[in-house]
Amino acid sequence: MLEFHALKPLYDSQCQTRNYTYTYGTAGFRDHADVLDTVMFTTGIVAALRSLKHNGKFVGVMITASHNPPQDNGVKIIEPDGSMLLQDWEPIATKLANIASNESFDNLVNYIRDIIQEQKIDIHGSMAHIAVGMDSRESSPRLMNCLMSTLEPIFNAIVINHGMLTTPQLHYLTSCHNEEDIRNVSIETYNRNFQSTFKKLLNIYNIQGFNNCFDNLIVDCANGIGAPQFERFSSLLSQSSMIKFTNDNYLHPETLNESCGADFVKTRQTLPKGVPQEFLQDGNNNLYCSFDGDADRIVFYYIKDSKFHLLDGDKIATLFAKFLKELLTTAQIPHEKIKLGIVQTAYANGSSTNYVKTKLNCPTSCTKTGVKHLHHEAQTAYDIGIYFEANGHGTILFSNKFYQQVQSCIDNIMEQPNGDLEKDERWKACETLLLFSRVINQTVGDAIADLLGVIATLLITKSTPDQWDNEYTDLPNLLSKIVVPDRNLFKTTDQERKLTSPPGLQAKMDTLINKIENGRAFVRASGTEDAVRIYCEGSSINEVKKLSQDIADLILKDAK
Ligand code: G16
Repeated sequence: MLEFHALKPLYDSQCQTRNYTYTYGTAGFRDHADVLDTVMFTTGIVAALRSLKHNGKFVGVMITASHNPPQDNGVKIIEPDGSMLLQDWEPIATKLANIASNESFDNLVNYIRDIIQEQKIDIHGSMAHIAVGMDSRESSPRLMNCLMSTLEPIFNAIVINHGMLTTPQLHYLTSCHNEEDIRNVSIETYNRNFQSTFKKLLNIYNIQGFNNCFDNLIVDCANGIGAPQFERFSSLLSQSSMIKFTNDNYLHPETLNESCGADFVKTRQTLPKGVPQEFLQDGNNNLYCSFDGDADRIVFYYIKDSKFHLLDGDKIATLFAKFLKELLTTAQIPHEKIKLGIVQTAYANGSSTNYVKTKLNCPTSCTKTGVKHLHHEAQTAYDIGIYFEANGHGTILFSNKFYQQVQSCIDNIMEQPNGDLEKDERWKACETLLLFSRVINQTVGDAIADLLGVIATLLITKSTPDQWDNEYTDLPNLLSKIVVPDRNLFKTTDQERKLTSPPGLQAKMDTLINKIENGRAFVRASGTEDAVRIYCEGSSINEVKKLSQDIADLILKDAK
C-alpha cells in the first residue's frame, strides 16, 4: 500500500524549485544543481514505480552530470538488467517532474495514480527495490536526500545506497542485485569480477607487465569519482606499479572536468592539464587515457615526435573489431554464424567508417547521439555489437548465439586428438573470446572495463599505441559549441546528420560544406548542455576551421 497521506509534507519540504520546465536530455535530466531538487524528488517516485512495474526488481538511480561542469548535476535511471531507462518512460518521468514544479499537489497525486493505472502496476504485490549512487559533486548528497525522501516513507522500498561510485559500477551492480543474494553484492563484486577475469585473460598468454607495448599507463581521472575507484581497483593488478594517476583530486569537486577529462581531451585534441613533466619527456613510450567525471567514457592518446595523437571512441571500436574478428577466424567460427558489427553516430570520423567497411569488412550502423540508441542497435542487429560514440562512450554486447557458438566450438575441439597445434590455437581463441566478453561491462559504456579491454587487446596482439593508431588516419575535424537564444529550435533528421529547422539553414550549410574537399558537417542541439554543437571534417584542418567558423556565423546571424 502506498502512503499518499505522507506525501504532502515531503513535497512541501523537498520541492523548492517551482515554475520551472524540466526536459529529459540525452542521458536523463541534467541542469544547474540549484534547480534539481524537484526533479530528484519525482525521479525517486518514478524509480519506485518502475521497480514495482518489474514486480519489485532492483532499479538503479545514479546522481551525476558526468562530463558537465561542477555546478551542474543530473540523474539517470537504470533498468533491472543494467541498461538505461526504457524510452517509453522518459515522457512519464518528464511529465511528473513538470507537474510537481508547475501544478498543484493534487495534480501530482492524480498523475501518480494515472501512471499506476495505465501501466497496470500492482502496488499491493512486491516491494520496490532501489539501488542508488552518486558522483563526487558537492551538490550530490543534497540531491540524494531529495531523491530518497519518498522511497521508504511512501513506498516502503528497500534501498541500497552505494554512496560514491562510478555510473557504470552502479549499472553493473543493479544487474547483480537482481541475480545474486543482495547481501553479497557490493563494490567488491564489481572489482573482484573484473580483476579476476582480466588476470585470467592475460594468463592464457603468460603476459607480464605491459608486454613491452608501452612503459607506463597515465590515467587522467578528470578529478572525479573514477579516481578513488580505479586507484583501488588497479592496486590489485600486477601492472599497478606502472599505472600512474593524474587529476585524481576528487575531494575538490570544484576541479571536476576542469581542463581535464575525456570530454576536454577529445574536443580540444590536446593533453589535459596536470600531466607531470616526468611522463612527458621526448621519446617516452607511455600510453595515456582520460576518464570523464563519472567514468563512463574513456579516450586514449600518446605522444610521438612531440606531437599529441588521439585514440578516441572510433579507434577503440575498430581495435576491438579487428581483434575479435581475428579470434573468430582462428577459432574457425564462420563469420556467417556470428554477425559482428559496429554502431556509430554522426560524430564518427569518416575515415573510421571507411576503414570498418573496406578494411575490416564489417557492417556498420549509424544512430542518433545517446548511448541508449547505440545500445539498442547493437543488441538487435548483431551477435557481437560493438558500439562507441567518438567521445569514448561505448561497450560491446555479446548475444546468446555468440556464447552458444563459442561453446559448441570448444566442444568440437575437445573431440580432436591431443597435441594438435591447431587445436591449441583454436582453444586459446575460444577461451579469449569468452574471457574478453566478461572483461567488458555489457550493461553500459565503462571507462574502467573499456580500459581493461583495450590493454588486453594491445598486450595480446603485441601492439604499440602507434601501431594501433596507424590502422587508419583520421580526417582533420573540429567539434565546437555555441550558445543560442533557444537551442530547441534546432531539429534534425537522418540520425542528426541534417537540420530540418531553423528553415533554410541546412541548405546554406550545404553550400559551404560542398566547397571543401571531403567536407562533412552537421549541427545539433546538445541534450546535456545549453548549447548547439557543430561538427566539421574535411581534408585540411584550416578548411575545417574556416567551415566551422562560417557555420557558427550563419547560426548566430540566423538567430538575430
Ligand atoms: C552523455 C550521453 C552520451 C552523449 C553525451 C553528449 O554522456 O550519455 O551518449 O554523447 O552525453 O550528449 P549531447 O551532445 O547531447 O550533449 P555523459 O558522459 O555526459 O553522460
